[in-house]
Order: sequence, then structure tokens, then C-alpha cells
Amino acid sequence: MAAISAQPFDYPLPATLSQAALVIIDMQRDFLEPGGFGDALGNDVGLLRAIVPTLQQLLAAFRSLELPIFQTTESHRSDLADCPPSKRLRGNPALKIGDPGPMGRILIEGEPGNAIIPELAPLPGETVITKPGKGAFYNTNLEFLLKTHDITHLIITGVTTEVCVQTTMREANDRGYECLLVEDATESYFPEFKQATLEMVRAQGGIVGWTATAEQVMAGLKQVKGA
Ligand code: TIU
Repeated sequence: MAAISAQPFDYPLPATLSQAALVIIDMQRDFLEPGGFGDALGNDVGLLRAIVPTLQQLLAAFRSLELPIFQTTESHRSDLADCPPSKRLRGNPALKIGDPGPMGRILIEGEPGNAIIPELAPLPGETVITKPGKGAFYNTNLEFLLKTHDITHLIITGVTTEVCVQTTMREANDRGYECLLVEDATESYFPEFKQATLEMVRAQGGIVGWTATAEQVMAGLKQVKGA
């Protein structure tokens, strides 16, 4: 059986490779550019750009193999009806969700700052899940779409490692998905939190799942497709 060389042990690929999807979490301007939500929370947003070239390679590999790709954005309705006051008000940031900023209203669907960065822009027909929470399963149709397409394996990437990425991976793991977190295709505003997340997901025999580098993922896929 084909497998990705991974930690804590090899990650077996599904018999039908199209049962494995690439999941890219929240690579949107709101988290990567000054004036967005990440900046409003007091973070150094420049740190997240390091993974863009690696994500471009993974995206190209999944596209060329015609494997499923799901991107997400953390987004709220313009009337904020799906934004709990606890989320909007906690920490009393200078710019709150829904407030006007230099890239439009902070974290609001359809605003310039809420768009996925141009380097990773989805192609027509690729699925983008807008999610009101940190996890991609909470109040979205992601699980329905995965089931409809018989997807069982998730290769998870994006930002930030210990917030939306880890929450999504835990939600997926509890639902029975085989999850692999790509070490050099996820990033955090806090390098030590990223490292801790990688270690905690693969601890205890893969309690949440696996980790591997993008190169290991692409090498594993090529075994199957001979690409
Ligand atoms: N603040 C932070 O690290 N992350 C988020 O608020 N959302 C995501 O991780 N996407």
C-alpha cells in the first residue's frame, strides 16, 4: 500500500487517491497583511508569508493530479448575525470584527481583506468554505461535501497552526478522518505554538494524526500516480 513517510509512522494513502483532499485553512489577507484581523489582534503578520511558496507547490501538485482541494476563510456575515459578541468584544481590540479597516470591514465575507491571497487564489470550480468559527466543520457544509465525495483522508495546511488549523484537525479526527498536518505548509504568529502543535498532534501514537513535510507528501502521491 502506498504511504507518505510521516511522523509518528507512515501515513497510508487510500486505495483510491481521490479520497485524499488538500485542505488549506484561512490563507486570506485578513491574516497575512497589515490592517487585517491578525494585525488588529496585535500580531506580526509578516511571519505567515514563509509558507506561501510551499503551499503553491502543494496546490500545483493536487491540481495536476486532479485531487480534491478545499480552501477555507474565516468570515462573518455583513450584519454580524453569525458573530458571537464574545468573539467580537474579547480583548477590546482597536479594530473589531465588522469595523472598517484599510482592506475593508474586518473579517467580513466579500471584503477585500477577506479574500484568499492572490498567490493561492482558488480556480473556478475549486471549493471555498466560509466558516464563522475557528474549526472548518462548525456551522459549515464541509462534512457533507466530504461525505458526498467519499473523502476519507485530509492533508491539512494553512494558518494559524494552533488556532484554526489545529481546531479543524481535531474536529476532523473526531469524525473519523485520517489527518496529516504538513509541517512546512502551516504557520503561526508564535513559532513555539506551531512546534508544540506539531508535537501534540503526533504524540501518543498519532492521537490527532500525522505530520510530514510537503516534500514527503508530494513524494508519497507520486508513488501512486507515478507522476
Ligand atoms: N488569531 C489566530 O491566530 N488565528 C485566528 O484567529 N484564526 C485562524 O487561525 N485562522
